[in-house]
Amino acid sequence: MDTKMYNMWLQYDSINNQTLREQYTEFFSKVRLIGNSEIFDSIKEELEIAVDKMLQQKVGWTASDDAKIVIANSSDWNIKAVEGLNEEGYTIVSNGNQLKIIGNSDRGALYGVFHLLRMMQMQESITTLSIKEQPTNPFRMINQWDNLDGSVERGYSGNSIFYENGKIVEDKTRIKDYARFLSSVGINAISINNVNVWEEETYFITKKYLPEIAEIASIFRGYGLQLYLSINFASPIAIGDLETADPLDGSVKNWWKDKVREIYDFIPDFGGFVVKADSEHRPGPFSYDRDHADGSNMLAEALEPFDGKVIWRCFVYNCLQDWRDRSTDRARAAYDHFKPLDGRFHSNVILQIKNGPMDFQVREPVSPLIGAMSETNQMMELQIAQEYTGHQIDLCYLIPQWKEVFSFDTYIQGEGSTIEKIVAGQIHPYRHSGVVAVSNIGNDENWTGHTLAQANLYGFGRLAWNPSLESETIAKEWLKQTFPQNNDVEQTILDMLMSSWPIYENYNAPLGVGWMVTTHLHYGPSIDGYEYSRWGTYHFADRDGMGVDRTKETGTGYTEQYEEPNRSMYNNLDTCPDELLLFFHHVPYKHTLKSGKTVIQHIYDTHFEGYEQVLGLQKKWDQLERVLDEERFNNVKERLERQRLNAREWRDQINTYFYRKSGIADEKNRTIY
Ligand code: GCW
Repeated sequence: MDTKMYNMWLQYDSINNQTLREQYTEFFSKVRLIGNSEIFDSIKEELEIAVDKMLQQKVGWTASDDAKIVIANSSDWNIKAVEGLNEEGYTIVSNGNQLKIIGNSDRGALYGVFHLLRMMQMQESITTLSIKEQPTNPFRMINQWDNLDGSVERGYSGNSIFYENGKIVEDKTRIKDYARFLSSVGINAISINNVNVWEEETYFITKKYLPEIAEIASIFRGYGLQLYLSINFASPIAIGDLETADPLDGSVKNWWKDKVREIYDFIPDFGGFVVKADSEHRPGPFSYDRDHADGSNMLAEALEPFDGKVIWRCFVYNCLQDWRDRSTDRARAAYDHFKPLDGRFHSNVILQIKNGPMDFQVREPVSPLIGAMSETNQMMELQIAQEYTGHQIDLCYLIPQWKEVFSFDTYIQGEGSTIEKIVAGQIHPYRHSGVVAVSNIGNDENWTGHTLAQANLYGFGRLAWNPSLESETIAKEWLKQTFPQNNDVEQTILDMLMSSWPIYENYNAPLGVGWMVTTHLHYGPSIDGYEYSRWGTYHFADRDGMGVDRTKETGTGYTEQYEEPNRSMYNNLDTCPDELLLFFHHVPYKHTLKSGKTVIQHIYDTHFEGYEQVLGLQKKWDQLERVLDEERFNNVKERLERQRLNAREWRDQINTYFYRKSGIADEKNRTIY
């Protein structure tokens, strides 16, 4: 496939600007690669694709000293590592006659090449450059939630590109293209199977699947990504012949040691395991009265000799809660389980913590566990897949949400202890840390279902590389590469992207309370869908008011998990920010927000407004009909119409529900059913 949809941000559109064309043509007439590896092969191939498409020319490869472009790994060129840059860093220096890309590793060189190609796609001059770049986060990882039957848990873009009908796909072209996309934005690790490891996938770590998984690993290796597998904690029972998976049992330890050795025979640079244990019915150490340090350390010991890692998820909570029980608070769970274990984890264990304490809602506070463990490696988990943010039917550019998370100040070590610094390992001396996200891709021709959802995948990579990039900057970069050479298109889509998360929030569950979604599916409203369920996700609306009391005095005490001044800020009704009010407090419908509106009027206003705003998005998009290719235009048009219907349903159900509960009329007398 070679359509605009398929190529995402690697369009490599033909360069029309004559001056730039001549400039680029000159540079690419003599290119020298100093390096010899799978990654250098990828560099060569990528340049050939890009130069052919952008300039309709062949790269002039040379081995001579007068090359116009030189691409090298500093160690191969016998020059000192580029000073002040980490192993993945690179420099691009150009004086008009010669342009040099020097990486501190092959991977660094590859990132430098993608940087240059980005500049060319954005039509920037490359004659005078002095660029020094390195990633802020050591780990920049993607989790696939793909199953062997070809389905993708929470996937909204078709089926898996990795598996179909119970087999690993034979044609691996898409996997390779995916590797190119990921590496072009600096992703350096990937786990390729669902964290819910079902029966057959448990065998991924056996000879039955390892040869083919090794093939996939080598595709990713060529693009600088290390391959990880999600494992079933009960493997020694499920696929071994042991009767226990007790992490302190000697035979279990040995079983894993042998298993790990076998994996490394197939994949010498295997990354390690991702583990979902004691979470939503997955097996784990609790079955044996062991804790999560015991469980993860046992695997860590097996992986250690090979420099492998255990990425251990903290999404551990009681999913069999009785809704009558007001003392259990799901938001507290991760902190309550893990914080007491600080200091007990091996140095190759990394805890993977979701950005919020609940589950990827449109609005949540930041998880108080992030940064709360000074002696335990941590990374933050985001969800690019739009499970609760519109299933890639509704437009929701997530970068602004993630930016808020990154810039949140935890005060864990005084002012300035932001999430950005914590996960980059700048607050506590973590050995390993970074960011990981659940992917949003599938085998749809445009990869992401909604073509504009490509921006979230792109943006995740760019933000993981450099969390201080602005949302707008990222969107513009993505637009210039994805829809090249049209300023009107750029401005229109930029406006749409930047307004999309607030719009989605407007018609969704109000003021941080979350949920209210159709159960299991998680698209569309069902206000009481989870209210009397076992999942621990309640809004407690009655005729007087709504919200979850998580205060110290009268609620669950969740606010105590934050450092001051956040603790008091959230605990105190007067200082709690409006957008999170109902996450932390139960208030009457006539409670006045900082905005001056009552809660009930805010609900009515935002829901009417949200719907109107979707109509606005449709209008904007329609203006692009004549300037865009038909495929992408129609794809988004169709999605926007479905978004409109969804927003309408949310608007009317939420407004009607709360009108009926409260009996309070809308000040503006609009139609409520
Ligand atoms: O939000 C829940 C999802 C599950 C998912 C789980 C998790 C992979 O609804 O589908 O399972 O989170 O993160 O483990």
